[in-house]
Amino acid sequence: MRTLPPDDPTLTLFSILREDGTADPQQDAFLPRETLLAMYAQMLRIRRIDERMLGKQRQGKVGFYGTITGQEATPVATGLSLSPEDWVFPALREAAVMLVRGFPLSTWLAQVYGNEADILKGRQMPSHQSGRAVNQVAWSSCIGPQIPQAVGAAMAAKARGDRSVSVGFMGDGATSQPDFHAAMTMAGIHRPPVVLICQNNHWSISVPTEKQTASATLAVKAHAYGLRGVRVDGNDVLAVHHVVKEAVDRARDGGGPTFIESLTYRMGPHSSSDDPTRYRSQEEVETWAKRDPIARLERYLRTAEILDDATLEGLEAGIRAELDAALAEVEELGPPARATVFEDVFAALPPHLQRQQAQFLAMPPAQLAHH
Ligand SMILES: Cc1ncc(C[n+]2csc(CCOP(=O)(O)OP(=O)(O)O)c2C)c(N)n1
Repeated sequence: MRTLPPDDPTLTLFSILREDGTADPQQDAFLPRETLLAMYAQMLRIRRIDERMLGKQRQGKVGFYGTITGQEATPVATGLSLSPEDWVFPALREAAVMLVRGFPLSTWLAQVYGNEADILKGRQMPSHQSGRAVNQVAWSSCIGPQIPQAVGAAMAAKARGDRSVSVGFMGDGATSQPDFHAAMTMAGIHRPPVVLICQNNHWSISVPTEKQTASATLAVKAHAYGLRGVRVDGNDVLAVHHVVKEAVDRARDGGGPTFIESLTYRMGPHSSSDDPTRYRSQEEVETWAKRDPIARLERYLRTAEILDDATLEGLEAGIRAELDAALAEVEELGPPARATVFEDVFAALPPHLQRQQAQFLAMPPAQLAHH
């Protein structure tokens, strides 16, 4: 058996931001001020959207919501590393990559309400956004299928000879699924332009990562499949950006796939249906709260005199105004039109469905409520 050196990048944890608010000068990419501020603003924006939407779920205005609190760094760093032609195959915590890539917030929120502005016509579970405009497919409620889909899309790009890269996400729990094995195997053999990113947030609902695998890390699994592997501090947005951008650029230039483990922590519940106090300690949550990716970047930006109280207030006000306006727009809307129930399956409706459609459209609203 080959023994890996202890400094193998699948066993260490790549980071740039240090506890004291400075950046490691050996690793710092010295990104422009605007990029750093954009990273901060996007993470803060997602945090505020999640807080507001979990509140809406608690008020009974939406049926379900999945927050990503504590995990904002990876979707933001990824969104900022991609080109418009690239594809995203998300898992549970990456729907916000769409927002970072410019998808309109009100349309994104309409999916949570399943209303007439929802491009999925109310047919998906809330928080399963997708958008052709930004090449992002919806996440599947089944854990794992998006991983081979990302590899397949990248194989297609390679066969067509275009320059797009596919990014496939997963949680730590998904690494125990057969789809993970299939995807990693195909990525190793065919070497398509794909980047597979595992957000290891320590929990798969109530199953801790140490019950998920006996491997030293998740990143180390890359070696067994013949892939490049990197383990990065997922609460350090500068480090994630560095690692993801390098992997995306490499894949685009024909350098093959990378498997990235981004080590982070889900600070909130698994979803609006979960009570995490049933399976994890408050002490653990508090330890990770100290490593909050937003607070961490904020310390750095303040030390570097890029952010001050006035800039922060301006950002908060801008986010609040954007969210208020988007929610006001979305909450006005009604359900998808009745006729849409029959759309998108048949090019021409067969006669028996035409009859059902006519009956359905003729029903008065009171009668509909019982169906
Ligand atoms: C095939 C399958 N098995 C079980 C479930 C139930 N389930 C939903 S989310 C989840 C945990 C996912 O954990 P992980 O992949 O670590 O992602 P995280 O939620 O931590 O982001 C499970 C088991 C499912 N949706 N699909």
